[in-house]
Amino acid sequence: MPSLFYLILYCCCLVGAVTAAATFNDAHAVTTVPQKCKSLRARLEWRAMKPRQKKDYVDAVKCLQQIPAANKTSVIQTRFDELVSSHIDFADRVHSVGQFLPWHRGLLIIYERFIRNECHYKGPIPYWDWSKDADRLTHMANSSIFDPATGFGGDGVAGTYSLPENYTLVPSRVPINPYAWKGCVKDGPFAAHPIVLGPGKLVTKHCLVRDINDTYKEYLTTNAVRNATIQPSFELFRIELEGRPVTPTPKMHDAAHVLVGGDMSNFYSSVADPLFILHHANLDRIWWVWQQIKPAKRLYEITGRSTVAPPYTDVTLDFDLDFGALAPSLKIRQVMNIHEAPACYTYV
Ligand SMILES: *[C@@H]1O[C@H](CO)[C@@H](O)[C@H](O)[C@H]1NC(C)=O
Ligand SMILES: *[C@@H]1O[C@H](CO)[C@@H](O)[C@H](O)[C@H]1NC(C)=O
Ligand SMILES: *[C@@H]1O[C@H](CO)[C@@H](O)[C@H](O)[C@H]1NC(C)=O
Ligand SMILES: *[C@@H]1O[C@H](CO)[C@@H](O)[C@H](O)[C@H]1NC(C)=O
Ligand SMILES: [Cu+2]
Repeated sequence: MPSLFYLILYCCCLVGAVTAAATFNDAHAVTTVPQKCKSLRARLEWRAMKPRQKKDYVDAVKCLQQIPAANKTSVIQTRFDELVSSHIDFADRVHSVGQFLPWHRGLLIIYERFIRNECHYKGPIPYWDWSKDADRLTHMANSSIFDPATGFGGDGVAGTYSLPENYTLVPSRVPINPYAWKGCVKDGPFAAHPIVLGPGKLVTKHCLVRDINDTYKEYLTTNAVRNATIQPSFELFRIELEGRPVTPTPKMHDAAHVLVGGDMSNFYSSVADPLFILHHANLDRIWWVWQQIKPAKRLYEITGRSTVAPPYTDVTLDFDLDFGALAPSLKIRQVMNIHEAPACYTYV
């Protein structure tokens, strides 16, 4: 059976005009001219991965949770903590604005670079197509994504976690939702791993918390995905996908965050739940689906506010995606086409 890891699509393009193709390992090959890829790595739906691939992926996440931070502080100890911390720092700037999708695409590119270069992961980046679960009549908690053996562990156990008493006192623009913290995840591969950042901007050592809530299923169905992909402009598409606080009802982005609940439900510290990556890979995939409907118009279509509050301008392809100390910044232009470096992946 042929391996799905790599789709060698561009091998021939190396001959000829493209002499300086940026490869994935050139972590600092930051150029503003899109670069051809040697090959495209396939991203797979979690359930399409073989048992061995699932195990390798979970091991790679655990590796990131072990290896030391590049820039250790008294709180931030591991590479994984650095990813969580970067999202906490940038959350207020990168949601509800034009850079929402490009910034998260960039964060996943950086994440992929970490697990490949530092944890020697060779398999596919998985996504979680929650519409497969939301279209069914079963409880979301029954999804195999939450399976303790073949997934990411299940729901929180009621009564095993309480928010810190001062949780309302740490100022943040988006408050912690106190109704989404049922309890600690007690099974699966991440049950024993303590989280050091969050909830929100708090710094508290705690278990991985979830509170799976079927109320949000209706916003994650195939119909919900279609409502986004039929939008005629990038701005309308982004709003239909991202949801609250811009829209009055939840949409796919915020719905899956709050459906999982706990750490995943928090606007700042959600990266602490390993499902964050699989959720955002799925949103990124849906953006790619939308782009591919009319590639000539949409591959480089970018609009939207530069900042949440006025005075704002419109973002352009030259807008800088800033990741702080985590990684060099990227121009929006560099992440628009996932078939060009530094992305070099495709969705299967
Ligand atoms: C889901 O899982 C629960 C507990 O494991 C079980 O009782 C229930 O029958 C399952 N099925 C549905 C339809 O949710
Ligand atoms: C699910 O979320 C809804 C909406 O926030 C809330 O009213 C409800 O109490 C939650 N259900 C559970 C079981 O937590
Ligand atoms: C899709 O859009 C229609 C029309 O705006 C709306 O009535 C419906 O509730 C939406 N469905 C979902 C699942 O978002
Ligand atoms: C390390 O982190 C500190 C605090 O966030 C920051 O000021 C500094 O620039 C970082 N140093 C490097 C080399 O990234
Ligand atoms: Cu985010």
